[in-house]
Amino acid sequence: MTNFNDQYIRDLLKVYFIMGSNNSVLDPEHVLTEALKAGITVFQFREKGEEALTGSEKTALATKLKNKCHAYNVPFIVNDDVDLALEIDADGIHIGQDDGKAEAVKKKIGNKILGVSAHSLEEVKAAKIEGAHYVGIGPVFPTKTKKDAEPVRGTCLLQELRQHSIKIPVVGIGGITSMNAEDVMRAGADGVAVISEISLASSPFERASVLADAVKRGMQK
Ligand code: TZP
Ligand code: MG
Repeated sequence: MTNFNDQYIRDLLKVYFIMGSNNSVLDPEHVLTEALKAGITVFQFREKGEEALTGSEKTALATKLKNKCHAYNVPFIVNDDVDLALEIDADGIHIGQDDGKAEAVKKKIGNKILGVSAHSLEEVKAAKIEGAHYVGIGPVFPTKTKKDAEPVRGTCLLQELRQHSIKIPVVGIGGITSMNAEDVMRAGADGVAVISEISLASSPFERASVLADAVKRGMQK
């Protein structure tokens, strides 16, 4: 089983865009294309919640968005749905704490990227041991997008991870915008994951470009 180099994963996580068909007002393919043109570094297809597509419609949209990502050499990650990730040969899968053991998912997916959401040092350590390539930490700030989100953490857990020298690539998520992305990076994140900042922007291209600039500033000493 190939393993991914940590630096490769850290580079991927920088500008991490997540979207499902119910996160945008504009056509999702258009939004994604604009975001890709602006330089997002990875995309996650997260089709859940009210009016989410299922079955063949979900597979068709996933395939279309995956092809779009690949045209820009950007990896395509599927949220939760391991069977879909395998069916369309996605580049990776992202799971939460309630989606089964990371170890079992890792065995099933073989040579694909595995991301796990974590909300404490213990969950981060467990994810690392079980073979996650990165962890998503959040919600860093209040978010309207995920109704059942865990309590807001601010940047504390990100800072704690660095203080404990826990070496796993980390992306912050939840309420991140181009106004606070620099702080998230400075707190120790390798990247920022956003939904609404890009998916609901009237110009996804412009917003994703400004976000990418903020991330770059946050990487400077
Ligand atoms: N997990 C924790 S917060 C969140 C997820 C999926 C939603 C992030 O959405 P937004 O719009 O970037 O706050
Ligand atoms: Mg999940």
